[in-house]
Amino acid sequence: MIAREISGDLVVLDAIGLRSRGRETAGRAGLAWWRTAAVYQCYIRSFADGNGDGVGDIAGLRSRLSYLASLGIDAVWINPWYPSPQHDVGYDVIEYRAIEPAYGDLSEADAVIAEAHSLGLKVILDIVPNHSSSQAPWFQAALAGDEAARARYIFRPGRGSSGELPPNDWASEFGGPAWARTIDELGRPGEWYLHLFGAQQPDFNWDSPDVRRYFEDVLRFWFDRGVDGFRIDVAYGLVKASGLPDAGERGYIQYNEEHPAWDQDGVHEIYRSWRAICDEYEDRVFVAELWVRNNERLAAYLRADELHTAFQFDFLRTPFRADLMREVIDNARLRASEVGAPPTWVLSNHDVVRHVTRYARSQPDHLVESFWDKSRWEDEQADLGRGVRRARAALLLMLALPGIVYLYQGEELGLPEFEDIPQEHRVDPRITQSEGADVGRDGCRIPLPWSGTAPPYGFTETDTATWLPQPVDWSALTVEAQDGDPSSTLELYRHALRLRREQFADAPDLEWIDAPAGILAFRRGSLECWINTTSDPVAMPPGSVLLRSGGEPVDGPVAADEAVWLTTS
Ligand code: TEU
Repeated sequence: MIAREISGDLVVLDAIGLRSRGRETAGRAGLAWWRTAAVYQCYIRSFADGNGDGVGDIAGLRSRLSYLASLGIDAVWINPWYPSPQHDVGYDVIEYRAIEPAYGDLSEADAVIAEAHSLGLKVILDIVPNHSSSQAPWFQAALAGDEAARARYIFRPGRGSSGELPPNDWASEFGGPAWARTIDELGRPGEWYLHLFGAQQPDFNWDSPDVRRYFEDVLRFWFDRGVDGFRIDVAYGLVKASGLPDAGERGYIQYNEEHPAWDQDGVHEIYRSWRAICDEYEDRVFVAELWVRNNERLAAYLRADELHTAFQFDFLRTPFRADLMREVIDNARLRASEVGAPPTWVLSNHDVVRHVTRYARSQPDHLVESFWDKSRWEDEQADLGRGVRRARAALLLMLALPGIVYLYQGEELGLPEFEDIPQEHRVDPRITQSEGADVGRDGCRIPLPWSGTAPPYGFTETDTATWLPQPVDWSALTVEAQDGDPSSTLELYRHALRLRREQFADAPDLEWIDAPAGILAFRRGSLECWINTTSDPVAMPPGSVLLRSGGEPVDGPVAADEAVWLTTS
């Protein structure tokens, strides 16, 4: 699929988008900071608990900021920390200019932003403009019949003789129809409202000037408090095709098909207005969450007067196979460079099976299409040792690439997916809404293991149950167990991030090196990166070994599932 889109020989690329645009302040090697940043995703509910209630919070994050600084990252992206009934772990927001009481308050938010800055870390927040919580005052007013409030959401009469059928055939991302019918206080059914995600997440109507103004205020509110940028949740969903036509066969949006609910051209105008606000401030950045059909569609969001960057998710969907990795890398670089944006690499996040576990099973010959398909993940035993080896190799590959990298909390510890969460402890709305067809995302959201040999592994200081259970066999994976051990995954991350930052984050773009099938090799300045995705060792190429994912820097062959960095000058 990707191959079709790749044209010719891609050697001359401006891969970190050297053409600077908008108001960018030059940093490292004359580039704006975000063009080469390593960003750490902090899933706050599972990061660290500071007040002993089993739920991560701002106090916990503050107490671990020095740990983040010790990793050698440039920025932290914090998942939604606003007041929320937590039906979708904070992606159901009641008020965007306040803090979830279980996480802290605004003064703590100000403190963590200031403390991060003093450690040299930028702070990126998550903004959720596609939908609010059904508990949000506007939606509650809408349900109570306030016409102005109803205009801020998408209400429609049902089809069928008495309106008993949803207004169109759109499916919710979490399963079932994307519409829920309202019922008044006398129990009489009324109109339906649209929810592309959970029923507790009604979609905003972006034709409403109130909605537009509100989010402009939200941006200013946080920019004024010093945040350095926003990750835009479901950035491809805000505008729907006019008339809300049926989708027909195109029931499932994600990867290849046009769909009237997603990626509509009208959305770009919203981002132009956001960019104008952002440019009133210095050095701020947007990163869009875009699950769109291809990188050409994605690049349209990155035009000079729109968003700075977007996640290019193909890399995270790529199996551990050199041929597909190369296609995906080339395609991402090409399309980003055409609009002067840096490519963006990500291996895991809070929505997908952790990559240690993805790599622990046989690798398909195509990009992963669904992360929640039970048969894919349950029919084959995971070889986690192999998964970790491949994950370590993939890290060196990713960190050697030009552009921005995103790291998801816990990957620096080599955490696998927790696949055996007892059913009664699972909370992801995907599970209930898909009537159990979907395994859900809880397994990649487990509270981090910090220390000790048994749950809660230092995540919380009390014996209160953590909000999701932790596995009993993670004692070797804690920060404490890995800290200072040169063979640990944690120390590999620290070492590799330091080298990347000091030596080649801003190196020239990559040039491929001819290599046998199954081996991927490229050069960036004096750095060479080789990754062996075959089952056999290959001879170590000439040069001096800087770092290898498999172990000590000796000159033995490059093992199966290993990557190596060499310097050649
Ligand atoms: O995810 C949006 C989204 O579309 C994903 O569920 C996507 O479908 C999937 O990762 C890959 O196919 C965002 C948040 O990241 C997610 O946690 C929220 O549940 C969702 O929005 C609703 O806000």
